[in-house]
Amino acid sequence: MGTLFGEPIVRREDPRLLTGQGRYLDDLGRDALAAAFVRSPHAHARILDIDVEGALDVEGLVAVYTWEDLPGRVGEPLPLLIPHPSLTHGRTGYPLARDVVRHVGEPVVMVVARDRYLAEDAAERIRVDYEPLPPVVGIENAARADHLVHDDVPGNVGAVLRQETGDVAAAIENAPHVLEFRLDIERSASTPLEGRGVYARWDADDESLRVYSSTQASTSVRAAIAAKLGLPPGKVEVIAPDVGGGFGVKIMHPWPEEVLVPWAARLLGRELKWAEDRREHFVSAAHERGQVQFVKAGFDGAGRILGLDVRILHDHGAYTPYGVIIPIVTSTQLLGPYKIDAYRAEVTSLYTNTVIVTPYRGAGRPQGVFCMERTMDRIAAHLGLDRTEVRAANLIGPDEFPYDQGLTFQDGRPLIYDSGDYPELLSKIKELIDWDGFAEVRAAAAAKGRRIGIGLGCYVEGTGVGPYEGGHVEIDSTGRVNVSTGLTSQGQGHQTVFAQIAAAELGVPIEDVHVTTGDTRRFGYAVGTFASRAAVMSGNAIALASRKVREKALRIAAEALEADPRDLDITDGLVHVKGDPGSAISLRTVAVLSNPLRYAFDEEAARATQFAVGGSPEDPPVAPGDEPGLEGRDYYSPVRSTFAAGMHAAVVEIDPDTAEIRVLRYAVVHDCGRLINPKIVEGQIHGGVAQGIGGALYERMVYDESGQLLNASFMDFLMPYATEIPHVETDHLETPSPLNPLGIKGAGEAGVIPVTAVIASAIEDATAVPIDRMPLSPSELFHLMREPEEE
Ligand code: MCN
Repeated sequence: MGTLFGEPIVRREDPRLLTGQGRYLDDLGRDALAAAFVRSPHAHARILDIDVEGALDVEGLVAVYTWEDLPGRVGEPLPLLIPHPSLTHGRTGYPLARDVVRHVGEPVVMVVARDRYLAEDAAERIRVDYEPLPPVVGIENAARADHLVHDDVPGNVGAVLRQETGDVAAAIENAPHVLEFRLDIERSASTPLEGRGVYARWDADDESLRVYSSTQASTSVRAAIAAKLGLPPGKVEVIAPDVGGGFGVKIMHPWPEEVLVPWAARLLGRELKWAEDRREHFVSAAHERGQVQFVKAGFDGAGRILGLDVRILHDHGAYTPYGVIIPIVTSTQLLGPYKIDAYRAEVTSLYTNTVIVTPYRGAGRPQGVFCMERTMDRIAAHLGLDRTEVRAANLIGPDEFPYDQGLTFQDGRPLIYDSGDYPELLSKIKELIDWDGFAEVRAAAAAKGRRIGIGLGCYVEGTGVGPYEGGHVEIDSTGRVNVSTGLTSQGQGHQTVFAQIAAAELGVPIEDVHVTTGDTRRFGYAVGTFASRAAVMSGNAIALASRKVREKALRIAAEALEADPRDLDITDGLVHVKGDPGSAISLRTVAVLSNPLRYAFDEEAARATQFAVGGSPEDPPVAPGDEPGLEGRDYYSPVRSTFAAGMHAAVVEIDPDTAEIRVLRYAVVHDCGRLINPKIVEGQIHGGVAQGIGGALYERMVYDESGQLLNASFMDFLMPYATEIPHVETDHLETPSPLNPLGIKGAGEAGVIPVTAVIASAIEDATAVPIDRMPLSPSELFHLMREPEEE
């Protein structure tokens, strides 16, 4: 493989995106009709009557639809994407509410008008008569089950999920030390800068639909639309244009709007678009995090955990389109890089009358890591040990891979860590943050009246989850290399890394490689971009497809050069005899030779092919059994996930008077196997850390007891600015994955996963106040710091 793999080259997509040339969903279909939605103002209510009369005389109104108007499968509940045996009471919503609304923001009526202003005006005139029902808000209220979110779901319990390995009860009973405590993680959400959106065009002549969606999974949207509308999948094209962030919220499940807009566009025979506004995003997209954890840990005098028992209440919101994937991830990846022989987790997934909960970057891991790392810190405090010492005592050793935690993942397969070196990660992070020298730094700060603290946190992340992803590579007769893969991009730098992989495999300049993602016209079979899987999945598929093309190119060139293919190499787009760059033929000429229609684009090709079209009996354009063209397609399906890992550390300063929290330093050591592009991985980590600091200190969903989201705008939902994020210091470790040809592991969620745990650890260190909840605002910390005085 060439040298491009592993180089920190600048992202190719940036000049276009940073100079305003990106084309996002709302940049398209400027003249399309617009949809707007009447959404429930109640957290829980029965719909008694919908009166649309008032809207009908709005000028420019085109149509109004309620659930009654939705035919057949269009009106059925949305699919439950990931069933699981523990999900005994899975529920999904209707695209437009049928009889009952179960959260503020649930769509009830769709209005179509000439433009969005008129659609909103008409929506405002629609009267929905509701009979309010008692709302269930908050995890513990849901568990108390004084009221039910779904009449037929007893106790509001959607699922009870258990993971167990070893004899936990005995291990804890026999342990010399036992600690018990409770942790709270509030709800938050990914809030990408661009909200959701969908724009559909019906072609009556071709009886086909073209749909643009701001999605993380265009093939999944296509499958849902085709199935719901009864169209052959070949008659539905779904294209993800530039997507301004997803972070999980735009994953696979068809959103109501993604079904309704194409359906209405077809019915009306018109172009139709809906672009979500910010308030809609807060109340009708998805949230995550939201868990209460009850922890019991038994350990020995060296801090080694002998038994860990965790009971978790998980807030699932009003519906469960993703089954129990978040509880599964929390409970299976909670143990992180540690070897704990007796572990039991029981997650009760509860319905509440709030926005649905679906995976948000990290997807259940930040909660698990918070639990595990708070446990490590408590053990260290209890025993008077250094926090890194307790972690070191529990780490899985570098010679213990493949390591089986004894747990099972969503598909029932065992969870096996493929490779890693956790002690090395620990020693690297200690060095990067100067853990051992911190006592001095703290003393110097204290001498000036400043209060600072240091914290750390560790995690593993199962990445590159299957079932498959594909790649198609084609070299055309101009020498252009067209690479396509079906999954979508939202800012991860796929145009760059996939080009790096193809260029390295083929031996061509990266400038010649052009990458297409998320367009079902170019690549129809794909799963999507989530769960830190694109680099592993499409990266390997593109490498495999490139290898096919390379092999064919060498074969054809060998004939032309009268050489053995094994003696050939490709450098800078030229196929040449190894060690003899003089005898060479360009890949574009090879591409011409591979095509029965031998149109040469330059003189070299013209000379080599000698004739324009055809071939001769001695020189058939395509040998029997061979295929024309210089193209290859391949798929990559992993046997199981590959496990990335990392350790983070931070230094924080707490104002002793105001409890203002400032993150002074943030350091990350990360292992995602072989790095395709270190610069992009660092960017991914920086972004993740920023999101994590948001989750630790600022971002939360504030519901009142009636189920109204009180901070549904960027005025009230605090996100950190660049001013709140320190420079993120990064270092890498590369333990290649033995599971895939390129030896890579994922990196897209890594930055966010341990941050709440790390910040909690550092605040606790600075203040000596036990931190058992996140996020933590200065005013909350202020009260915690004064609690003994207040008593
Ligand atoms: N990479 C690399 N070498 C590796 C691994 C990764 O160079 N060994 C680079 C690649 O450019 C890769 C990127 O890092 O595309 C992220 O890697 P990967 O772990 O494969 O993650 P995905 O590409 O599948 O992206 C999904 C991931 C997830 S799950 C969320 S959520 C998230 C994230 O990416 N959402 C994002 N990062 C985001 N970044 C942006 N800008 N916007 C989002 O919505």
